[in-house]
Amino acid sequence: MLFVLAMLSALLLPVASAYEFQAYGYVTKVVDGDTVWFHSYYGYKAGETFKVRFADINAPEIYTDEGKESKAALEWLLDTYGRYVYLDVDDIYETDRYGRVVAVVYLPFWYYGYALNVNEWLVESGYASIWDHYNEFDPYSWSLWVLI
Ligand SMILES: [Ca+2]
Ligand SMILES: [Ca+2]
Repeated sequence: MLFVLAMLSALLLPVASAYEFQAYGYVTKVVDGDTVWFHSYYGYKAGETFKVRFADINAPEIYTDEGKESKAALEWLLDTYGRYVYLDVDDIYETDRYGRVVAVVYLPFWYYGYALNVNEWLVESGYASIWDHYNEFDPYSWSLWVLI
């Protein structure tokens, strides 16, 4: 239901700001509510598998109940709507200090011609909060949906 409402609002609101699809690939494993393993098929690091840290958001630690809920929600989203996603990689730092690729993750809904900003979805669904680091992205400018 939440999803349907979000879809409708996307059709009524202007589609936002700057985003770019720099890699297309497959989420091989969800680590927690803001980190996944990703295998890139096209674009950035094509052929490689690497860890992705969702940019500018923070999910509760995995040892807490809230952290387990966040991970389960992200797994649910990807298991339900597909694990093939696009990445918009941070052009300024590329990785964080743990070597994880910092990115906004977009889940395409081909039929509708839109992709879901998964970072923003986690925030709007209450599974993560905004944690705005210095990088390419401004999480306050995100919209839930972007045109593919
Ligand atoms: Ca970028
Ligand atoms: Ca930022």
